[in-house]
Amino acid sequence: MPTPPPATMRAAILAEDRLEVREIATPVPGPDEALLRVSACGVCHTDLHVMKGEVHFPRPAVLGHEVSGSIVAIGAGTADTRTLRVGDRVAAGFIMPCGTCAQCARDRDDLCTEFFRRNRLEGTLYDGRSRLAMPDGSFLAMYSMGGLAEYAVVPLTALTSLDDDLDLDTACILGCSGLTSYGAVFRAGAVAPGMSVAIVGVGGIGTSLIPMARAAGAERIVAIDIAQEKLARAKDLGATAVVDAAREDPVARVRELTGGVDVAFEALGRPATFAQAVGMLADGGRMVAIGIAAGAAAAEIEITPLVRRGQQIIGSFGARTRTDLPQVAALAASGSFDPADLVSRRYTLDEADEAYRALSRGEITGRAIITMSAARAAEEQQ
Ligand code: CXF
Ligand code: ZN
Repeated sequence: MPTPPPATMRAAILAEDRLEVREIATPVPGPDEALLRVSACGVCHTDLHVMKGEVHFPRPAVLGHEVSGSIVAIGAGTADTRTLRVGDRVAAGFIMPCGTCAQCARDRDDLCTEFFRRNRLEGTLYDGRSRLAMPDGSFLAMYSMGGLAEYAVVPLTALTSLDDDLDLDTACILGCSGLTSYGAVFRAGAVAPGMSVAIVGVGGIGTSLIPMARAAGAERIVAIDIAQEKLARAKDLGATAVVDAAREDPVARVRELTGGVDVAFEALGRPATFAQAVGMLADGGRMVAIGIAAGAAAAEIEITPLVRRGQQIIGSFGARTRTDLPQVAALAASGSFDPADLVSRRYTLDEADEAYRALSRGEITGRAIITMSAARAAEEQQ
């Protein structure tokens, strides 16, 4: 059995525009919630948007929405105490569904009204309270579960258990990168064996679409970017062709290579690449938009070809946590979506601010993770 959690923990707190590691009270889980001893937390662009003020979110806050860890406590009053237990190794989905709203009732966890209203706007859980507090007891917002910390409270609806053979640190990326690429490929894109796909933008999330599309049986996977190192990595991960959009017209080249793809993914959220992704489609093809755009950006799409060729444009944000995260974990267990392949850098919690600065400078190809174990090991030696 794991040792009981300490009274205080270290967390990276966003107060102004940088992350600072502070000692705060270890949170206590409520009913239907678990306390995780965090193993690792992924470094995602969405946190960076919050840090830069491009996404509005209350401060001070603990960011970090892609974690893995072990359950050290289950809140008193939990209805189901059998599915997940103390000691389980788990990954947490960044969309933490309330389980009771109308969207959750129809299995659309990706649209959970309470999660977006309470957590993403107010930085709390569904009862309107954060589980975190500043050292003086004042409000401290949690972005998803507030994963940039040694411990995190997570609603049980957001957790899935992991195969014993899976590396616990790298498994953290299943919760955002894995869940988002699963939703885009298997749900919105409905990629089926033999299909051809194009991925516009192979940064953090675009890269994870490659193994996910392979897992779905895609035969041809064309990766498009303007960064040579990202294209090289895309090839390593299984892209069957790459297109350097800085040197050639990506739409013409993708059409030349494939005759038009069944599914095109747009991972950048930019008007120009959004229109390009639609231009890459075969008749009857689907463009899956997963990149979040800056402000109220709008793309120009030619109407008649879309109508005449029966094409679709569909947005995809995350996936259905309760049904899809276990599928993502199963793909990881089978080796078809290996999180370790996607992780390119590791930082300690003390280096969290530097990790996001490196992400902002565009230096991270693939996914960086912040592991909590280094700090803990040093502590345990004292
Ligand atoms: C993100 C995933 C990558 C594309 C934009 C939305 N969701 C959570 O971080
Ligand atoms: Zn994310």
